[in-house]
Amino acid sequence: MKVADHVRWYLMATSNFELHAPHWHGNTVVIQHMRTDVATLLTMGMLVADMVPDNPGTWLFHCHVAPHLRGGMQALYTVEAKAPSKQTSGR
Ligand SMILES: [Cu+2]
Repeated sequence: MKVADHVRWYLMATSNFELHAPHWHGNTVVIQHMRTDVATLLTMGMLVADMVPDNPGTWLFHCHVAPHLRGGMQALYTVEAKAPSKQTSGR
């Protein structure tokens, strides 16, 4: 993804009826009209999170439930800088 893209994350909890707390580093999302960087994902639940990234870099995305994090419920996502817009002469 690039800065200012409109990105929709779909999150689903399908394992062993456990709670999850997905957490995005580096950028925020909007879930049900609330801006946040962490959410609650209930057992067998689903979430839609909308992100318009403004912070380029490679960032951690992980579950905040410690055993899940230790078990590998983590990933990296990358936000690339926005390509410079073409300059027009204005003439
Ligand atoms: Cu979890």
